[in-house]
Amino acid sequence: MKKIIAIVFIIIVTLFLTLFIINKSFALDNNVKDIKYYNNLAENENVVTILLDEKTVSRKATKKEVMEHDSKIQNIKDSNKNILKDTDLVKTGDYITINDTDYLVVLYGDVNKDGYISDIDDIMIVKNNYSGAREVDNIEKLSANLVNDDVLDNQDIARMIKIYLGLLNSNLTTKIPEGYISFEEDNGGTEEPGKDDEQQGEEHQGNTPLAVHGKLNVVGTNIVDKNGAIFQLKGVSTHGLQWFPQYVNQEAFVYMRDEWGINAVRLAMYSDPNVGYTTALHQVVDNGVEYAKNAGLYVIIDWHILSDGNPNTYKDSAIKFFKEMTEKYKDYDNVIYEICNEPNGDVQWERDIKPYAQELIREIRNIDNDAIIVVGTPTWSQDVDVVAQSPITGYDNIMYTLHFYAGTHKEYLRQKLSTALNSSLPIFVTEFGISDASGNGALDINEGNIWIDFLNQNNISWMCWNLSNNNESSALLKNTNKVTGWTNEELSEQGKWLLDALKR
Ligand code: IDC
Repeated sequence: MKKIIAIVFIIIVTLFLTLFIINKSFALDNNVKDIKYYNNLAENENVVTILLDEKTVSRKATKKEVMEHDSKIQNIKDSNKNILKDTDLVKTGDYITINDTDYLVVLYGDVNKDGYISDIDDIMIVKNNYSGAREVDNIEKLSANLVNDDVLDNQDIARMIKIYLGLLNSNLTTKIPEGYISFEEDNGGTEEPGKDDEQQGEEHQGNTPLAVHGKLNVVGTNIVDKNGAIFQLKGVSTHGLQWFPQYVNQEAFVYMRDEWGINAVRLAMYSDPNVGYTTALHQVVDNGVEYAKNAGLYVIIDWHILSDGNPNTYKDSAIKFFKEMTEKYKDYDNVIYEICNEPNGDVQWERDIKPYAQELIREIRNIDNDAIIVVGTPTWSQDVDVVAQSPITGYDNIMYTLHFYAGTHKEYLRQKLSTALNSSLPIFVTEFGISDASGNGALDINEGNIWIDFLNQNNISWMCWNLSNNNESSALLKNTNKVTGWTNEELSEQGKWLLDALKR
């Protein structure tokens, strides 16, 4: 009997111990083993390799798991540069953003089982053994299925060779892990990255416009930054998101920040369903806001009244739209709401626009109590002098829109602007061009320069219309379908002028 009790006891203890150990190993073991980054590994391709443990290798790791492994990762996107959800699996062909740079994800396995993942021997085995297309197994899916179509074929091999060319040419002959770059804390900050990420008043990393200037406020006629210093936003507006959504992408935003010197983008959401407004487009705005935040840029969410002249025409959808946006972005420091692009037609300030604006501002302030709100003005946002006689009261951080097209609008419109400024009305030029008012026709560069000097002297923020390759002179791009990384030859005349204007 004693014997039996002893045996049962030992079995129970062993069972508990085993369970404890298994549990422990699950708890301690991060399924993402290692993440390494390589600059220009193949023809200018930045590559990141992710080493997964054996259990995870057959299912891949989720975005959340990868991000948890390296807190310096800013975001993870799919091959179309759409941001992944936390539960999405990270695949070869996705991108990891770190230090504001996108790294192409390449997941390899340890094909020759020597303990090194993705080394040159693994690649050679794949290359020598498999020619022609065939289905891949789970491990190979991660090892070699580089174009991510579940078939291992010459395309994959070509990609592999291409990626490895960089290594071979640079005499890094054996294991990948010798050539990687490590991202040390390089922003002098001692705080833990990723901490307080969704909190209000968050600290933004790096030296982006958003990190340096933070939350903006309106004081007098000026925008001031988190330190109270006068600050001017300068950037570009998209064309209608229903027509040119492709320019809302992470690389373009980072590129324009670094190469052009913009600090803000404007997302033009046409409000009239007859010209393309649908709620499905909200996703493009959401992407744009995230890309802007990742790039440390300010972003204007523009409810683009135009053919629908009176903002009250679609007031209900405007309220729904801004409720949704403010719920999402109330804690973002970089979001600005523009509630009616250009009221026009038989529309008056006192009778139509002001009541609309008061209602929209009330709705927005119920949720977001301090973001800057920009209000459109009569006659395609020109009559700021009229508004100056009867501005909206009772709220902080309200600005008013002035738009000009230098080919059409000249000194008389600057006079209206002066009148408004003299009455202390804060003005934001959320859209302008140097073409005529149609967005096309000859440019007036001289008048455009006069305008920019005038705006800069008065610290008035400005955003240029429009980031697209549309066949019109106000489009900034020409003869190219590229959605980022444009050369000087791929800029239109207004595009080239804008790059100069941004430097002044
Ligand atoms: C123009 C676009 C043009 C488009 C048209 C109608 O450049 O391609 O066909 O809208 O959707 C504005 C408007 C802005 C106009 C622009 C030029 O805010 O939407 O874009 N403009 O006409 N106000 C004054 C000029």
